[in-house]
Amino acid sequence: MFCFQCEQTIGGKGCTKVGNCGKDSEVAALQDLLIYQLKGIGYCGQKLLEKGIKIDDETDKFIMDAAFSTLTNVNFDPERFVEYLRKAQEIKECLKKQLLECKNHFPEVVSYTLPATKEEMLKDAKKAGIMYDQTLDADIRSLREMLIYGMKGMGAYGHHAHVLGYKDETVSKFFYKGFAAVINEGLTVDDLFNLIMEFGQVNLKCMELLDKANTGSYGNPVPTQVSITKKKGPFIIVSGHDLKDLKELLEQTEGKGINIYTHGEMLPAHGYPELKKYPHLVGNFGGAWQDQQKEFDGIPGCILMTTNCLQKPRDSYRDRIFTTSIVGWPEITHIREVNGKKDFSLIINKAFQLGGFTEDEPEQKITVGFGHNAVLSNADKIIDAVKNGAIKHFFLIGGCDGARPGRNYFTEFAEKTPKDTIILTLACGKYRFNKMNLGQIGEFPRVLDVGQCNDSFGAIRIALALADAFKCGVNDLPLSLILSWYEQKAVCILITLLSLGIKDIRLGPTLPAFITPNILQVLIDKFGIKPISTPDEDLKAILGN
Ligand code: FSO
Ligand code: SF4
Repeated sequence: MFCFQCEQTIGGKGCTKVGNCGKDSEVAALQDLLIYQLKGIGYCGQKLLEKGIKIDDETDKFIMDAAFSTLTNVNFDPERFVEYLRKAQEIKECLKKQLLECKNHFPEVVSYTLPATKEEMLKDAKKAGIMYDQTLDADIRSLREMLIYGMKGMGAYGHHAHVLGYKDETVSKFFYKGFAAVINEGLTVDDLFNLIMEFGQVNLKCMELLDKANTGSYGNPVPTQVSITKKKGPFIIVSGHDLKDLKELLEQTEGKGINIYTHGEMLPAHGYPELKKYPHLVGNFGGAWQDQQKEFDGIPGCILMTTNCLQKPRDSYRDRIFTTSIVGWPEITHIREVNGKKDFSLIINKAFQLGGFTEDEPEQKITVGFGHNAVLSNADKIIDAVKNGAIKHFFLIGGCDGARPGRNYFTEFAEKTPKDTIILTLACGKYRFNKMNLGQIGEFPRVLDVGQCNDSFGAIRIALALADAFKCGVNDLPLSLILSWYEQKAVCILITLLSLGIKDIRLGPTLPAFITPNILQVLIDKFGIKPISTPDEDLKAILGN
């Protein structure tokens, strides 16, 4: 196997025997083959679109879901990948039939026929590996992989919007264009770079679509105090990013005497009017995703994983963790949708059986719900505070959390920011500092939680609105972006920020292994992107003495 798509890739170079994430070589091979199939679907789909032939919604949804399934920490179940691969072959054949081209002209990814058994698929997967073509130019490979990882991230966001009934043609169509482009040998470094910038703008649309889907379905988040302590009684913890799964579970547990906690990236759910109205949504459990194995160890309740980030379940909770949607782990019970509905009774019954916590902990709370609507409805006050010097600078400290010790940088950085600065935060990286009391500026907490990584559009909207109010560009604002990355959703967000021309982003804890020195130099020259150094040095560089 060879995989270097995430920040925790072994030795900062690539996972070759087994992934740091727990992905084994069998799953890695099947994922490679699935991406190979998506390239075939991309090629056929793009040709059809160029001929003005429409592609059906099921195919659009499949390409997003399949890309999402290969994202870090989502699905580790080989059998589910065999299912995806078979479906991919079916879809490819159907698109091929619609193309009236001579078969001989099809590239190999299109003429390839998936064999019947998993064993044969594993043999074929070799040629789908990232490093299979040793003669490929390293910078071309780097840009192709960057685009693929970006599309995996956008696949996740597109999936969340789609399940709520929100679709966008530009977004759906780009998957065909993008997957076709990564097998187009005629594309130069410049062509691929330009395509990646185009992708950044399409991903912005996708993020906007997801924002519409979430706020259209559940209302605009409002500032909300969330309990972070345990309550007596049976419970289910909901992890991941999918608000629809949470809503369905809240409906099915209403009035049953069961407590629902959010976990990880589900924390911002507490701010949505249509979710917070349920009194049995009692609070948030635990820290960021990488703490799950010790936090779930032997707990007397159930866990529902709706998306990434799943780690290998310990034996002490294998019988009480469930997956749904794209997520999977071998032999862990998976809840499927049947006729547009999910039946969570297995989890609910198990939670009753386990009995739950036996007593209440003394209550502690944190505040969430500063999405773009909440922040911008206070824009006048914020602008006044900047004008009268009460707010001197804004930091966007956001992105993923992870296990590396280098991530302490983000905690220390937040702690060391001066008291007259505001921290906007989003995604699970916030767990590095969201339980610290960093104070207030007037009526605003100094840390404003904009939401999930899925809510990055909100942060972009806030930045654009501030730039508008001060009649300047985003790069001229007293705003600095300090981003932590881990997986491929962070890749698509970063590309979007670059496509907006946002400069001087500090990125850590390490730089992506899939970016070659030449491509990194382009990013430095064009966008002033920089690796993080130390909190003191970076703060000094940003704010002066
Ligand atoms: Fe975190 Fe995981 Fe949301 Fe990522 S939970 S690391 S960017 O999957 O998705 O922020
Ligand atoms: Fe390694 Fe990350 Fe790939 Fe997992 S997803 S195999 S940790 S590079």
